[in-house]
Amino acid sequence: MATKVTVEQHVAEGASPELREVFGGIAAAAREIGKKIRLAGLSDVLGAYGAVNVQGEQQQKLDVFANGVMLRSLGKLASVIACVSEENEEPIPFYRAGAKYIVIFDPLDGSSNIDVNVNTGTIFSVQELSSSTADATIFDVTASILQPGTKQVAAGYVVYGPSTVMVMTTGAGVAAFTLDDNGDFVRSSESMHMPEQGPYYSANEANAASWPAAYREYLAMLLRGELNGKAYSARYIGSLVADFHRTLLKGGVFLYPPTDKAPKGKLRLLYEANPLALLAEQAGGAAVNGPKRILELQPEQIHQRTPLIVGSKREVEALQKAVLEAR
Ligand code: AHM
Ligand code: MG
Repeated sequence: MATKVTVEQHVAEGASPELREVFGGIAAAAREIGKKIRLAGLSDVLGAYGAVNVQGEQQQKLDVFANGVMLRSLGKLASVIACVSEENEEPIPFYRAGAKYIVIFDPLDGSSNIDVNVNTGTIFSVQELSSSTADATIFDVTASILQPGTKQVAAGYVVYGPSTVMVMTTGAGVAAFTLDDNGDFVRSSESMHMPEQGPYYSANEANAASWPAAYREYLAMLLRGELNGKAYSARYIGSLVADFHRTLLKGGVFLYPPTDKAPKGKLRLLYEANPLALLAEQAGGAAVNGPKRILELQPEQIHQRTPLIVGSKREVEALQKAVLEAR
């Protein structure tokens, strides 16, 4: 039988002990969040919490629970200097001498699927403090957060589905880990590669009338089978982690273009687009905001939104070309 390798051991093979600690904290939190989700129908955790977050969105009880678990689990680690969460308006600094990692996360993505037993996920990005850690101020922390995605030292997500699976990268390929009955995330795939092209497109087509014309024409081209000689099929779950996970395994393209309602895109650059873009590129895929590579965008605000087109290289490059030509 193959030896069991946990996510912490996997990280220790190629990265620092501090980063191993961060992954230990994320794994512990994900275990707890996953358990709560698995048994959600038996406790009073479904439904709205009764407050809106900084983005003006209704918080679900499980959003608030997952955020608390992530903050507690990461907040006690010697290596973590700050957390940034979708659910908190401002970064949460810890000011520990020697701590150098900033963990940026969406604690529970896919709010519309929480109550209906459909996959949700936790998405995370790890960045490093750019200045010395001994006397870091909130300004150093904020400046270190607002770095382009190329500076991420690690990224990943946990998908809570039929299996609970963590997919991660520390910049040297993409690996997957399945939560076993002992509570360990055990390596189930050492090196993931996104197919160069795939059979599916994934988008909320209800918004198509308000997409820029280039996106509608691109979709029509996929449907006519002009890109790979075969018409594409549609898959859309409405949970980014689940839609991305399928795209990573099967290939194709996920798109959340600008819309009239969200002219700058709906998804968030720092804790949704950047981590998934790093994973996509590490697996041989690509991610753009339309004209530009996601990982090179300079963030200006921590909750900044962006259009996101991510997936197989062939499909993403064709979309980027269509958008650039339409300018
Ligand atoms: P959330 O962070 O509030 O859950 O919103 C993000 C979710 C993504 O999981 C998903 O890709 C997208 O919103 C779905 O949006 P829509 O319902 O507009 O299709
Ligand atoms: Mg989200």
